[in-house]
Amino acid sequence: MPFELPPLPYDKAALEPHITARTLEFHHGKHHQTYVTNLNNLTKDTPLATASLEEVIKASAADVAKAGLFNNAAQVWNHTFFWHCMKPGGGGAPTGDLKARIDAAFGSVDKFKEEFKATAVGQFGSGWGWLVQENGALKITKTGGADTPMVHGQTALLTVDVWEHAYYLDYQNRRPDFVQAFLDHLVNWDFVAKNLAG
Ligand code: MN3
Repeated sequence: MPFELPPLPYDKAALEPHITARTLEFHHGKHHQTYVTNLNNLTKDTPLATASLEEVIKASAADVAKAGLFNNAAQVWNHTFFWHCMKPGGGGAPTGDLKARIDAAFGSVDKFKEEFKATAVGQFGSGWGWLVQENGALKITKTGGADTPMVHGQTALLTVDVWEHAYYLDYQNRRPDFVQAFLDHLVNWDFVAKNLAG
C-alpha cells in the first residue's frame, strides 16, 4: 500500500486571511504531494514499502546514504502534523493542564509565544519551529530542513513550518508576521493538548 497524501483537516480557504487558499493549494497540493510521491518512488520494491511512515523515518535517520529517503519521509510526517496544528478560529491561549505546563516551563503563555516566535524566526534558512516534550519537560526547539523531533528522543507537540514556501505568497519575506499570525489566529491548542496527553 503506497503512502498517501492525507487530506487537509479543513477547507483550503478556511485559514484565510492568515494563510490563503492559494498558499495551501501549493503547500499541500504540490509541496506535500511531492514529498509523498518521492517517498513512494524511494521505497518501491524495498522492504520499507510496507513499513509505517514512522518506521521509515527512524530507519533512515542515522544513515547518510539514506538522506533523500529521510528527508522525504520526515517532510511527509512534518507537514501532516503541521496541518493539524492549525484550525480556523484558532490561536489565543491554551487551557487546563497544558496552560499550567506552559506557565511552569516558560513563565506565561505570552512569554511562551515570544520565545517560540524568536526561535522559529531565528531558524537560518528552511526548517521548523517546535514545542516538544523531552524527558518530561517542555522545550522550544528548531530544526533545519526536514529534521524532526522523533529522531531526537522528543515528542512533537506543536510546529510551524518556516520554509519560505509556507509563507512567501502571503507574507513575502516577512517570516515574523507569519509566525505571529500563526500564534494569534491559527494554533489548534486542542491538538497540542492531545499530543501532550499522548
Ligand atoms: Mn512546507
